[in-house]
Amino acid sequence: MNTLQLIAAAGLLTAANTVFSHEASTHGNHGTTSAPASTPASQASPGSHDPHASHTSHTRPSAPQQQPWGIAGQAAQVQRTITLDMSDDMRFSPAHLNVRLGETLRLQVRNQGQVMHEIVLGTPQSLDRHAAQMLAQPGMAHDAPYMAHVAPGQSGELVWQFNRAGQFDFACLVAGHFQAGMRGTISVTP
Ligand SMILES: [Cu+2]
Repeated sequence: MNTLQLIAAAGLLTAANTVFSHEASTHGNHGTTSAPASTPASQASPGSHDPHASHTSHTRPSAPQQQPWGIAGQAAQVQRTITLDMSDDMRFSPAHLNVRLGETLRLQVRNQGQVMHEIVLGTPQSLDRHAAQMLAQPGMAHDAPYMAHVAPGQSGELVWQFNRAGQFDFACLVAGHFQAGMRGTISVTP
């Protein structure tokens, strides 16, 4: 079972809870997010932050979706593992990543703090939007291959292929954390 399937399974378990209020109130304009239940990304709606998500989610619900900042990677393709620490001073360490175009990374995130933290990859714009939603609905459930939620003292990871060049961001979107500056930058260069 690969990471995506695991995430899908986890998504199914949590889907019935809080995600629908989020759907209904903030994604009314994305009526097409009624994606199959096997795509947690659609349920939790992070996919809807990407204007392309709704186009692909119907045809191949379990296929990785290309995002402007890359695509879900396969564990077998990991070329490098980077460990990031998250702390209650609302910082990531390191706060900047240099990635070669096409590289598949395992991002291992350790929560050194006493409260929940998470890492979410995206563009500055997608994260701004997402953070605003999280602030409006702090209990909002969300999950996608480009994020990992990590309980205090725990570690999490995600595998991501950076197949698009550019300047991207990562952030913790727990309400208040993003606003306190809990974000970092990623340079993907050929
Ligand atoms: Cu945080």
